[in-house]
Amino acid sequence: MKAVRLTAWGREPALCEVERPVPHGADVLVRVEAAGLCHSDVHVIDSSPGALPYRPPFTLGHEVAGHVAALGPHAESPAVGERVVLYGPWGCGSCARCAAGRDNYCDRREDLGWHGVGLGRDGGMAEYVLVPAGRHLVPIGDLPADQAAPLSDAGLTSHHAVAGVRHALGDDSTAAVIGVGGLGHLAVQILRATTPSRVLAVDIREEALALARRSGAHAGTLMRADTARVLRTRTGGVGVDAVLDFVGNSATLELAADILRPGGELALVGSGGGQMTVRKPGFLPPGFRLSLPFWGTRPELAEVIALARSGALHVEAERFPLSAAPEAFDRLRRGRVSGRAVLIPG
Ligand code: FEH
Ligand code: ZN
Ligand code: ZN
Repeated sequence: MKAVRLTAWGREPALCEVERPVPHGADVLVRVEAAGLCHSDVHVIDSSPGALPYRPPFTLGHEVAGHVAALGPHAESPAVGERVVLYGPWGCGSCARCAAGRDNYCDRREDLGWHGVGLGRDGGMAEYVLVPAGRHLVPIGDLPADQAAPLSDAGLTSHHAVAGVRHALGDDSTAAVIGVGGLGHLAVQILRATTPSRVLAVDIREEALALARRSGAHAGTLMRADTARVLRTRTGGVGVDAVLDFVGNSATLELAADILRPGGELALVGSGGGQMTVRKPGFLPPGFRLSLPFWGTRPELAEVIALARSGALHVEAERFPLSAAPEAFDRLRRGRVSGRAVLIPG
């Protein structure tokens, strides 16, 4: 079968011909219908040897949807033919976190040598992917695969981040979404679908602000020297109740600190490597709370799929054939993907 693989550190991903996996024990073989691209894939590809606990070669792709093709003899899984999305952050499977479907916070994460499907384990940028347990599969009904796949990472990560700040987003509240790309445009929709808050979007690109408005943002503002003043004005001067930062550089963290209301929440999602000073006494608002959410839980993935099937979420997806993976990665690197790039195996 065809697979987009990281063959060695320091090499660009290659389209390879590999054996189609055979399910044993509790494994489930899934025929891939769509696999999304993520900035984390670029981070993995660009990593130096030893920076990550992964051991190439492995197939990339941690945002995967398809249908069950075959079951191992002990698989407890949706039936062959059922259309599914993969819950991607595979943990150890036996700690209390994994038992609760919170593999994203597995207690043994540092010992595994992987972070999930396509992240040190063979992933879904391929015609087939082997899933070690049926519990990692969520049925998607007739949801198109290029919608479902991005929901398993971009959608789930956004949903998990919103869940962590939702308590601050009651009536007459305001949420700011910084960075409206693959995750941010879904976060805007999730905020509109699950909270009463006013949603303000911030980005450096006009086309991203247009995407934010299409996604339901009440207003969009370009990242400029006066953005904090503009956003504060939009809240009547009190500031925003929550910031979801999908960029995470020093400028966006500074903006977050400047616009947050007393008791405000900052969810730092983007891996921009930015820094902020947390000190008392200091300049952060009293009651400031910071979270660094990672991916999401399996129950939350089922919630995201239910939201999408209800019509509340729409992924702006740009489709590429599997063989065009190098072009898709190049477009992602250059910031030339609106929404989410999705590979479609032949
Ligand atoms: C995966 C692995 C490591 C860091 C971040 C990620 C995210 O893309 C998962 O949502
Ligand atoms: Zn990702
Ligand atoms: Zn675990």
